[in-house]
Amino acid sequence: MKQQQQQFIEQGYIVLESGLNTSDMDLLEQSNTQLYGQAQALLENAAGQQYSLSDYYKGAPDELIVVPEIDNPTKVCRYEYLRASNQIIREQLVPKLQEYIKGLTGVDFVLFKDKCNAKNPGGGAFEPHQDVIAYDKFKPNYHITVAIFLDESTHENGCLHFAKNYRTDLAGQGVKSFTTPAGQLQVLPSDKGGSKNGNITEEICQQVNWQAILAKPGDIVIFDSYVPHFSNKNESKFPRRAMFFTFNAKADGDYYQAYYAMKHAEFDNPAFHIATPTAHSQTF
Ligand SMILES: O=C(O)CCC(=O)C(=O)O
Repeated sequence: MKQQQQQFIEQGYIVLESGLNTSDMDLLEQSNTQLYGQAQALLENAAGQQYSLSDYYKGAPDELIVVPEIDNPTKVCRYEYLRASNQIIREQLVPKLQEYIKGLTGVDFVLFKDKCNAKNPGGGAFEPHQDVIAYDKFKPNYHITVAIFLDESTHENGCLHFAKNYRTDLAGQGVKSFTTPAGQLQVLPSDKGGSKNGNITEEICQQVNWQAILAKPGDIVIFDSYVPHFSNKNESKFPRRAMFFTFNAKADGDYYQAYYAMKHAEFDNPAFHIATPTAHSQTF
């Protein structure tokens, strides 16, 4: 654990092979079958009956949030509000992840947001970004995300890439910096508005060494909200599903319901769709 703590503090991310066991993964598969079915049905209803998701969510504040891929209104890109929508995730998974984070940091964390990226064939490229800029409407300025891979993650199907040693490579290039439990961390220059809103600038991306994370089902990656990351399109014939549970320090307060109240009310707000392959990332 000491070595992992050190690596997490220095690098902003760690990879834990088989972080979840087979029975955890079986439960998660069950949960995901229910959630994905719900997500797909929701998109098909909206497309079939021709109503806008933005209008729908204003009147359905307790519903699973589903965002389609930019090129197809019935192709699921991501679904969110998982804890509120699934008992196993709420009662078994989230408490287990909280224990992991406490073991790593020594501090209590609470869930801030959660999502599953379906990354269906032909879709799902996420441009280089820092998650923290998508969360700036809320008080916490430091978050820890646990990514859980439901499928093998490969170069072909669009595995995640993290910026290794970016703090050294990009020292002094931030536009803003914050005091965090991992020291002073920088928000990097990013594009503003239009189709590239929130993407870390090309110039900065070129100075970074990207590490591809090849993962098996059950592997987990724990990363903070400053570490730059991206993933390419899924060029395979099968989905590459991954769930992401993002936490903030309990001492900063509990924002899960407030975050999703805002997201239901402002589904189209580009601030919620930074660097994602969805239509909402393109309007500003
Ligand atoms: O699922 C992926 O490949 C990328 C995830 C990501 O960067 C995000 O959702 O912000």
